[in-house]
Amino acid sequence: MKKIAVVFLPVLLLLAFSLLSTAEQKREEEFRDRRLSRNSGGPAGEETDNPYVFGEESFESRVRSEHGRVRVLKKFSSLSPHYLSRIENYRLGLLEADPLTFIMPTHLDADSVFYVIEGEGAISILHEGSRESHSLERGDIIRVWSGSIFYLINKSHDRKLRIVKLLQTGGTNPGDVEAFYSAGGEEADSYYQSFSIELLEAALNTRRDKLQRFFAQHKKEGIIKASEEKIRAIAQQSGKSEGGPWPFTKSKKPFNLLRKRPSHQNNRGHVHEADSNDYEQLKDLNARVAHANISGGSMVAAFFNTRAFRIALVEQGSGYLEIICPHVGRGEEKQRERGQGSRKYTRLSSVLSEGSVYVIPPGHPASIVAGRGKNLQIMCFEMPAENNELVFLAGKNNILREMEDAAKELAFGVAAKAADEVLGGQKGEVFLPGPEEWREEIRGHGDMALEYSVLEVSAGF
Ligand SMILES: *[C@@H]1O[C@H](CO)[C@@H](O)[C@H](O)[C@H]1NC(C)=O
Ligand SMILES: CC(=O)N[C@H]1CO[C@H](CO)[C@@H](O)[C@@H]1O
Repeated sequence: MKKIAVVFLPVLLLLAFSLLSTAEQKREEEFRDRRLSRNSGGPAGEETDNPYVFGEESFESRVRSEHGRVRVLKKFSSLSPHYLSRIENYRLGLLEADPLTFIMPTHLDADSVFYVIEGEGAISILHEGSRESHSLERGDIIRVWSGSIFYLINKSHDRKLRIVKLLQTGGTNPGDVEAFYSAGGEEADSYYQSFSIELLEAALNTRRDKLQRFFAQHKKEGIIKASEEKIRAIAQQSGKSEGGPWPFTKSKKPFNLLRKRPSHQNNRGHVHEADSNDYEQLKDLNARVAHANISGGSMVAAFFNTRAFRIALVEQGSGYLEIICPHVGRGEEKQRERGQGSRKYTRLSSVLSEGSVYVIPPGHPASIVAGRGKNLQIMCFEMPAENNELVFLAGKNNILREMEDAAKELAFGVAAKAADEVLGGQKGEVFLPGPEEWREEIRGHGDMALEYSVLEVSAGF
C-alpha cells in the first residue's frame, strides 16, 4: 500500500493541483457572474427570479415633492404572493427629506416604528391629548402609533433626513396603509376640506368665507421647505415634553440603537440589536430592530432565524445575498410530482446595492457577502421577535457542533473527527472573511493550499 502511495503521490498532487485550478477558475467565473447578474441560480437552483429581493421598482410613491419623497414598498402579498402572504400586514416605508424641511402633519391607519438612517431632525407626535417632541439622529428608533398625528423637521443644513419605517397595518384591508393629512398633503386637500362646508362651519364655529380663506393658504405638498427661524423654533421644543404633562404616560423618547453595545463585533463587522427589553415600545409590535455593518470583502456566517421574518434594507454599500429555499422552483407540476424526485433546494442569489430590500423567511438558511471596498450597512426589522432565535450554521458557534460524536458519524457518514474538522474548521464567528478574501488568505499559506486541494479532491470537484 505504502509503495503505491509513494509512486502515485506526485501524480495525485498534480491531479489535485489541476483540479484546484479548474475548480478555482469555475468559482471565479461563478463569483463574477453572481456579481454581475441580478439573480443567478447556479447549479443548485434553476430559478432566476428571486421572490425575496426587491429594488427601486417595487416601491410605490406616496409623496413626491420638490424637497423630498415618501415611498412605500408594495404589499408583500402582491410582490411575492406565493411566498410572503403571511407578512402582508407589514409594509416598509422610506422617507427622504431635504435639509431644512417640514414634513406635513399626518396620521396613518397603521402602527409603526421609525428608524433614522441618516440626518438630524425632530419629530412631534400628538398622542393621548398632548404633544411630544423629540430630536432625532442616526440610529434612533421611535414608535408612532396608529392614529397619532405626527410631523417632522430636518434640522440639518446640509444632510438629508432618511427614515425607514416598518408599518403594521390594521386598516380596512390587510396591507393597506393610508395617510390622512391635517393640513393638505400631496396634491390633495386636507381631510377638513373634504367635509361639507355647512358641517365644517358649524363644527369649527367659523364662517364660510373665513374658512375658505384659511384653506386657500394651505400648501398641497407633503414636504415643504421651511425657514431657519421656524425650524429653530420647532427644534427648540424637541425634548422638552419628555415624560409628558400626564403623570402616567411613560416617556416615549427614542432609543438609539447604535449607542447600544454591539451584540457581535470583530474586525470584520459589528451588529447592534434592540428589542422590547431595550425599548419597551417595541413590545406590542413584537418586533426587533437591528443594524449590521459588514466590512468590505467580509461575510456574515450562514444563519437562519427560527421564527422571525427578517425584512432588511441596504443602507449603504453593495454585495450579494444567498438564500436557500425549498419552495421556489417547485412549480405546480413539480408539486404534483413531489415524492418521486430527490429533495431539492434552490439557491437564490442576488446582488445587493444601496436601497435593495430583502426578506428572509423563518427557517431559511442565508448568508450575506459584502463587496470589496465600502462597508455594507444593512438595517433590518424582525418579527415576530418573541421566542425567535438566530442560529448560525458556520463558525465557532455553528450549532451543529453541539451534536454528539455518534450522531455526527451517523448523520454525516464520516468519523466524528472528520466532521468536526469541517463543521468547526472556521474559527471565526458571525463576521468572517468573504469568499474572495478567504481564497487570498489560503493562497498566502502554502500548507493550507494543499489542504484545500485535497478537500476539493475528496469532495469530488
Ligand atoms: C459602519 O462602519 C464604518 C467603518 O467603520 C463607519 O464609518 C460607519 O459610521 C459605521 N456605520 C454605522 C451606522 O455605525
Ligand atoms: C443639530 C442642529 O440643530 N443643527 C441645525 C438645525 O437647524 C438649525 C436651524 O437651521 C441650525 O441652527 C442647526 O445648526
